[in-house]
Amino acid sequence: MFCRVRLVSRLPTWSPGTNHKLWKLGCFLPQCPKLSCRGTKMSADQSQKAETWDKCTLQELKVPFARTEIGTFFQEQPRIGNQYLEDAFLQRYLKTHLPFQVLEKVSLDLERFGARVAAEIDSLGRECELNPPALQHYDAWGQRVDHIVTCPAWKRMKEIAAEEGLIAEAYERKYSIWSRVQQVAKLYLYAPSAGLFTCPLAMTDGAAKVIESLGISGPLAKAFGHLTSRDPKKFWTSGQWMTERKGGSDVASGTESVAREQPDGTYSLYGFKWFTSATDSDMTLTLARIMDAQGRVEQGSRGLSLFFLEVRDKEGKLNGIEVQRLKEKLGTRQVPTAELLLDGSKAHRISAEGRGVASIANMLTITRIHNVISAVAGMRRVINLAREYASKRVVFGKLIKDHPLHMQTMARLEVETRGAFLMLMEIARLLGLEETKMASEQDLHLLRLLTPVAKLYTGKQAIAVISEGLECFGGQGYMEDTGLPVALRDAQVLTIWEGTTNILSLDVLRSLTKSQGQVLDAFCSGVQGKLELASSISELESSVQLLQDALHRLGQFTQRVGSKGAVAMELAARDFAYTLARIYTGALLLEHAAQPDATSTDTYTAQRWCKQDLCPVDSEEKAGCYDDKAASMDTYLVYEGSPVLKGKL
Ligand code: UCC
Repeated sequence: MFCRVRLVSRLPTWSPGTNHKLWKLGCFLPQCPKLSCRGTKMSADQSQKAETWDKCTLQELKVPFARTEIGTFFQEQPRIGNQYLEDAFLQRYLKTHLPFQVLEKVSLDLERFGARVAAEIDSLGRECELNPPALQHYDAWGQRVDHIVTCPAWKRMKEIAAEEGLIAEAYERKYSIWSRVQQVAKLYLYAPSAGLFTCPLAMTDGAAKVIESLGISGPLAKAFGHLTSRDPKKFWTSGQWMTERKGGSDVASGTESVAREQPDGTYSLYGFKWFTSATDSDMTLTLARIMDAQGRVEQGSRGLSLFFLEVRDKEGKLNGIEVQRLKEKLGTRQVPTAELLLDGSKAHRISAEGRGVASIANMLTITRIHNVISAVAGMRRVINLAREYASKRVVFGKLIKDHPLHMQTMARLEVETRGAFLMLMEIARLLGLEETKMASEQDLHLLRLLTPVAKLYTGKQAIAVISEGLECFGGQGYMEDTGLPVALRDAQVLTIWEGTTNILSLDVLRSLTKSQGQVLDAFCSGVQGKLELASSISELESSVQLLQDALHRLGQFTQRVGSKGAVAMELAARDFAYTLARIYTGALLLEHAAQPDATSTDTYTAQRWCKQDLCPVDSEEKAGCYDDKAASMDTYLVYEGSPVLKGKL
């Protein structure tokens, strides 16, 4: 045992000021027993005396961190409050758009639900993150069971989803055209606390939408009843099994699964599904190629049909399905995502033969909208937590919120988030119109165009905003046990599943081609309509002008590029989609800022938004980014020095 001289001799530097002076004067030493010299052995008696001395000295000096004291400063942690009551922008949006009687009911429900999210759902979501699903292949007696074990919190989430009518709301249509806005607002409060239960709900909503659009009959009637039930005992979730080993983007050539018709009119499916989310769901929609009596199938998109199947039978036995393994993912670990072998799974064909992709497109529309919900909600949550934190955390002598640079950073995030929020609500509004048959042709075109635009743009925004949001917490934003990093991990999937940014940019072009440009006409008239009110408000005038210029440049670009051919348009696809997102969001922000009860922050947000490059597709084209030369230079740039293509370019 060594004496503590070394420790004590450091004390003055820890404890400056009065104590330091006292130490120099030796004021404490006479009261304490004498020490033996450094490094020499002590008897038990000496050792005890040294310890007593040490204790006494440390206490009198009030030495921080000594003797297992872990210090007295503890940063107050940010907590989530009622996210509805804290969201003035959401409340203003609802007040502006909903008829008074609907608003009264909806806001009461959202306030109640906001409290439930904070008090109950948020901690369940955290439990889902901490207790990810596991796969049990065999039971104790060697039987293959392929049981996906999920935690109690995940199961409770399913009950809550039913109780709250998170899917039912959209199909009961209690609030007519506003039912989707109400459902989306509720999911927006729920998503960041839901422990990714949003994933099965997105697919459940998508499946209900497909069934409704195909006609609710036969085995689908039973399924629809379950998917839209408010009874936790009856409520089903659905999967969406599209991705196979060859990939999830080029579904038309990537799908190897086949379907053999049975004498009773059902089908047996055989295939390998490579990425099936929420594999604990009760049913699924999936694609396969129908095999004729000679074993032939038609390749390409025209060979694909859409099937419905129940995942388990009444005894809980899997329906000709083997769960090969659960996926190891960067985020979304709360969701059981699996590789599945279909070996004679009994299924019902629910689309016309060869209309699989077109029929599942309805599901993709809904899941892509859910993706937007998660993106916007994730941004909102990180900002709300960061602003809470900034009002509690002191650095360099003041609260972080009193540092202008920090507030500027957060204000930029806020502008992005408010813009994305209005885009989300606009899509929900259009969907509500479509589902109640109140949509004009322009509304339908806008819904088709804006869905991929919003999905791709908000996905990217979410990653950037959430990443910056974590930085607002300094090192704590990087610590797992704060529960903050999961938000960033989970955000990364938003640009990948349900169509990557480039695939969706091409989908934007598909909507243009398919409608022979009508979606773009609807876009331009939609923007002009939203600018009408704002044009007469002097504070908004210059922003309206910026937006009009951008719209004009977009029009000129589409005329120019038309003569350049398909490659130029493909190269421009992403910037084109970004342009649509920035212009339309700007118009929404201006429309919002022009309302009678808009605040100065609404004006400020719209002005800030319109100061960015609103027409990147024009700027990039003028910079030569879509020329033939640019295309080959891009390849040279990427592959320079690569052994893969050395000497071949
Ligand atoms: O499965 C996955 C994970 C599940 C997890 C879900 C959780 C979600 C949670 C979100 C919130 C937290 S990921 C798998 C993701 N895969 C995709 O999203 C597919 C990505 N690929 C595409 O979107 C492609 O563009 C394809 C598959 C649609 C391309 O297929 P085709 O067959 O080559 O395309 P075609 O020939 O252009 O289109 C076939 C038909 C056409 O209709 P018709 O025949 O009448 O002309 C198209 O107009 O489908 C129609 N169509 C659409 N209709 C294609 N896309 C759309 C669309 N977006 N909307 C309407």
